[in-house]
Formats: sequence, C-alpha cells, structure tokens
Amino acid sequence: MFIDRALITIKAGDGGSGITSFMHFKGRVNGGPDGGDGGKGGDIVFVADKHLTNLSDYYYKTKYVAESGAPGEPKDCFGRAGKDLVLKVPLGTVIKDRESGGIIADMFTDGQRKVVLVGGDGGKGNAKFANARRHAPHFSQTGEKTESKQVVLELKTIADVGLVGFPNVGKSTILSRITKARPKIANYHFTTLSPNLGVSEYYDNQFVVADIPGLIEGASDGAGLGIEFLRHIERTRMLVHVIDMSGLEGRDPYEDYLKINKELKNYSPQLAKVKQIIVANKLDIYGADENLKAFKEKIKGRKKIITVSAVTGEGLDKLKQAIYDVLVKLPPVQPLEFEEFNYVKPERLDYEIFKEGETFVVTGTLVDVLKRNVVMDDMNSLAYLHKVLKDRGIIAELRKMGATDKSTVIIGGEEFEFID
Ligand SMILES: Nc1nc2c(ncn2[C@@H]2O[C@H](COP(=O)(O)OP(=O)(O)OP(=O)(O)O)[C@@H](O)[C@H]2O)c(=O)[nH]1
Ligand SMILES: [Mg+2]
Repeated sequence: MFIDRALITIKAGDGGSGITSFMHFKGRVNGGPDGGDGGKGGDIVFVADKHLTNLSDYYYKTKYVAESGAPGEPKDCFGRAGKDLVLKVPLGTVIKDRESGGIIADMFTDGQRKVVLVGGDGGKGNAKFANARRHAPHFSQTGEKTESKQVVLELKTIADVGLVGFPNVGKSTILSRITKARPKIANYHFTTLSPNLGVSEYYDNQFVVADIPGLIEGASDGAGLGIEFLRHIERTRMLVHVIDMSGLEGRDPYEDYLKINKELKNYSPQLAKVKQIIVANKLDIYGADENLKAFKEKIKGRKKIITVSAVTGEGLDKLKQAIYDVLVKLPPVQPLEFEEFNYVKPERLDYEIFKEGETFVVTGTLVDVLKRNVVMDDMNSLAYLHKVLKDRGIIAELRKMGATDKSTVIIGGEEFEFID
C-alpha cells in the first residue's frame, strides 16, 4: 500500500530517577551518601533513508516511545541512558507538529538526522545533595517525565520533472520509456493510483521523473482521484504536460490543456507558474496529425510542443533533450523554506528549603534563574521576586516550616526579611 501521509504519536524516554543510598562497610556504621544519578531518556530521532519509498510503516504502527533511562545505583553509579528511537522516513518527508501545523523538518537528503524530542534528564542521586552543612541527605530527585506529541508525516516527493495530464493520455507509458521504471500501463482511466518515480539518463546527466495519477476537470474539488497527489510534484523543477492528440476519447486536446492548467492553479498558484513543456502524445494514431495542427493554431506558439508516440518511441529522444535543456537553466530542487518549529523542553525549575538554626535557606535551579533575573536594589525587581516566590508556593512552604514575620530567609546568598 502506498501511504504518503501519517499521523503518529511520539514520546522521548523518561529520565531515570536518582536514588537515595548510603555506603555500607563491614564494621562501619555511618557511610556517606552514595546514591547515583538516573540515566537520561532516549531521544526520538528521524533519519531520511533513500531506500524507503513511502510511509506505510507508520500506517500500521502509530505509537513510538523511546526507552527510559535506568535509575541510579548505589556506589555513585549512574543509571544507564535509554536508547534513542530512530525512525526512518523516505526522502522528502516533511515532519509537522499536529497541533500548530508548524514544520519541524524537511527530510531532504539521505542520512539527514533530526532529533525531534529530547529524552528526559536523569534525576540526581542523594550523593549530589551532600554539602558542608548536610552530610546525609535522605532525598534524591526523580527523573524528568517527558510529554508525548503528535506529528504529521507528509511525503513530498523530490523529483526534477513531474508528468501531468488527463487519465489514459500515456504518462506512465512515457515514464516507462524514458526511465527504467515499470509502472502499470493500461487502456483505462486511473490505472496509476499512486506516484511512480524513475531516473532518466541523458548522456552524463540524470534527472528524476515523477508520474502521478491522472487529473480530470474538478479534481481540485475532489473529482476523480482528486488533487491529493499534486503534493508529489509541488517541488519539481518543471512539468511535462502530456496531451492525447488522438482525440479517441472524444475530448478536444486544447480543452484538456486548459482544464489541467486550471486544476493546477486551483491547487496552488505557484505550481501553475512552474515551467511546462507540452508533449503531444499518440501521434501514431490516425487523425492525431490533424488534431495537432488545430492545437498548434490555438496555442499560437506560446509554448514549446514536443510531438511523440510513447508506443513507437518516436520523438522520445527529443523529449529528453528538451527536458534537459530546461533543467540546466534551473536551480536544483531545494528543500522547503520554513521557520523551524521546535518542541522546547520546559526548563525544570526546582527548589529546596532547609532550616539553619532560625534561618531559612532556599536553593535550587529556580533560585539560580531568579538570581540571574532579579536586580536586588530595584524595587520592581524585588516585587517580581516576591511574586514568583508566592506563585511557586515557596512563601506558603516557608510559612508551613515555621517562618513568621521578621524571620530571616536566605535566597541565593542574599538575606531577606520574611513578609507574607
Ligand atoms: N497508440 C498509442 N497508444 C498509447 C500511446 N501512449 C500510451 N498509449 C496507450 O494508452 C493507454 C494508457 O496509457 P498509460 O501510460 O497507462 O496512461 P496514463 O496517462 O498513465 O493513465 P492513468 O495512469 O490512468 O492516468 C495504454 O493502453 C497505452 O498503451 C501512444 O503513443 N500511442
Ligand atoms: Mg498512469
């Protein structure tokens, strides 16, 4: 099954918890704290892989969780880090955040890696909390818990040339003649149900050609197979617009040409501006000559027309050359330009309070951040500090621990008078 869009849930590994432990020696009662830190959780990493052609793996399995870090161990041993979970995707996969629609990455080149979610930090073991005043901390930190996220994977094929046209006009036949690809070819509409890619060789040059399902009038409103597949030619450098000149299906070739262009424009004005060459196909069929003449009159030399018969092979070398002549003047296929969306880990701000005689001491990462942001002799800044202490529940906790008006509180090395 060809899957070019998938919605999956991903979660980086949780951090392992630090542990509380004390050294044990035979004959020695009071060993120091030796609880090790927990390991970091595994990351969720996407890697572009040129051997993959579509996203079918992500259709069947939709939940991906990286390994958690192991808890710390006694004797100051760190817990093992969780393994990263590597998710391979085909080239051209665009990764988006489901909630905001923001683009996280365009997996454009083989081997490209993108860490989308970072594993949780391991918690600190009690050994890390020992200091001059506190010889035997009976606590340790738990590991950081990570959040799961939903991402949309969307394949936007990377090709130089896109084949467009009505169903049954011979797009797949042309692909099979100018590349080694072997798409299904048959005399009915919508033979091609998903995009086919092939590599065409022109002397020392190569270009990638994408053949997509046929379009019909109203495709942009969902008629036929719709315009869903146009995504796969959105980033091609040029289009080859294939037109059946035989008239065997009772349609006028020039009308076909206008209708397809209208659908392209409805899908995306940019796509409508992509350089096109016209291929007049099925010239081997009786009557095609006449139709071609009429077509040329209507188009009045506005576009280059290459006449071919995909079945006999007539004109296909000319077609390759015409494609090449256009491509050499164009820049190579580029990755999307976008403002990168990132999942930012909330900075873990914690604190602890302990009592030293009658004095309360507040320490921890929250205090470190506050110290960076607060100017001690500025009234507004101090008001902000007070608000943060209140919002974070530190004031309430100090009170619980017995702080009253006039108690001394040391925050980040500065002495304050406790005010409720
Ligand atoms: N006589 C003749 N028949 C052709 C030519 N090119 C393609 N055909 C036939 O036209 C029919 C449709 O060809 P396909 O290549 O499957 O057409 P398509 O445009 O890919 O069609 P969809 O995948 O349905 O959009 C097949 O029976 C082909 O053999 C040609 O140059 N001359
Ligand atoms: Mg086809």
